[in-house]
Amino acid sequence: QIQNVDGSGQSLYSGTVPLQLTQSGSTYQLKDPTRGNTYTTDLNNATDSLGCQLFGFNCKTGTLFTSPDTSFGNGATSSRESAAVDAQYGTNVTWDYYKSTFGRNGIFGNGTGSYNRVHYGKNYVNAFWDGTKMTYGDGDGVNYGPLVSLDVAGHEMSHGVTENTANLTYSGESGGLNEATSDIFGTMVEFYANNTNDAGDYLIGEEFDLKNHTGLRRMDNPASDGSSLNCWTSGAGNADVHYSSGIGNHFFYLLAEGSGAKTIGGVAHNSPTCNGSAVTGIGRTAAAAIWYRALTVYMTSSTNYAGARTATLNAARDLYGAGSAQQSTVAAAWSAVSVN
Ligand code: ASN
Ligand code: ZN
Ligand code: CA
Repeated sequence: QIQNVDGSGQSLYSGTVPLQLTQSGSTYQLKDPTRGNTYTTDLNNATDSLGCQLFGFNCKTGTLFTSPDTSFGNGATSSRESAAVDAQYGTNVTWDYYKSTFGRNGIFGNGTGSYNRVHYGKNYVNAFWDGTKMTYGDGDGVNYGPLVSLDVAGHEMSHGVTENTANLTYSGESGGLNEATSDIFGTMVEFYANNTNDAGDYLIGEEFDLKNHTGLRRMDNPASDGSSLNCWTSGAGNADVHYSSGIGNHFFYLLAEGSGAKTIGGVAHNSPTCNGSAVTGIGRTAAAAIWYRALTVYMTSSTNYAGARTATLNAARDLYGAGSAQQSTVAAAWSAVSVN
């Protein structure tokens, strides 16, 4: 007998969170019938074979998390279930963000869910979307904890949204735009959750950054990490996509929040412009709506930064009108990151 049961979980980074479970006899499965049956499994520190890594062949599915009661995890890594709670919650919030904000029915847009695998490998400091499912490492336990934070969950699953829409090629400038899209919507997912334990900010991965709490990247001033680009240059397409994404991240931050100093989610943010201009932000909701429409209507697999400028100007015109403040701020924010 299978039914939808309300449960709860104690996560690593987001406190106690609601979960929707599937009951099977006297056990409860970490499987959500209200969101396309999205579920989470334990890989028990196994890694995939090379055949899976290269061709997606014979990938490990892991063991579905189950419990004799409706509560999962204890909020610490001492319970294998805790990271699973974060992963499941991350898919829930990402699902709800896309549904309620854009009417998008899941990552694939057709109501189909996906699944999460946690505890991948040993000391694995990464997480990835492979086209069908999410996989999370536990981090090295010294510098990084399990990579199951809301912004990274939203980041990875947004790779799936990109794949099923603009399908931006994952190299060169289009690869930077692909990565920026994931940082943008991962961050919007974090804000959407409105979780007191993981307040929204423009840092990526701060929750599992055990030492510095600043994360892997930041959108207000990407170049402050010493590798990411704040401003477009003709060599941008040669940079690693996680660095050329800085241009798109910086654009989005300026568009949403504006230049200058600001405290967001308890974190000091400060965004310099590349041309010395001052930009006044139009807010996160409008900025995200413009990027989503640009991604799903105007961008293609080969869109570069110049093309992204045109795509977002078109999207802003569609949503807010030609000559609107939103559209002119899109132009100003691109110019402020040297995309003219
Ligand atoms: N965490 C990396 C990313 O999403 C892994 C990858 O898929 N390249 O960018
Ligand atoms: Zn990514
Ligand atoms: Ca964050």
